[in-house]
Amino acid sequence: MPTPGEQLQERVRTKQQEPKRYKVILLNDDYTTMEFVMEVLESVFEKSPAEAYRIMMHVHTNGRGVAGIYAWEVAETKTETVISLARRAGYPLQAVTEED
Ligand code: TYC
Repeated sequence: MPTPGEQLQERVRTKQQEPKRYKVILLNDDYTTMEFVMEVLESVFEKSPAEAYRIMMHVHTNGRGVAGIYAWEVAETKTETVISLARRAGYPLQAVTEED
């Protein structure tokens, strides 16, 4: 029961906010092979070979780059998957999730 004077709002008229989106950023390093980065972009981020090459070269040249933009849970899972695949393969490749 509401206490006297308290109001219960039955409906909220403001539009639901769109859920935030999150970028998965790949970071450059000197040891991970270009081929491995492209494999990750194709398998984890579902990029075509041409797009995977373009993104990999962008990261290689600029130090970082966006692999994809997703809802929070998806971005976090893909970031963890990249790091786990890289460690298993013996590469120091790093990925981070950032708000878009
Ligand atoms: N710089 C690496 C090389 O020359 C290639 C590379 C690209 C590594 C992108 C990481 O996120 C990366 N072998």
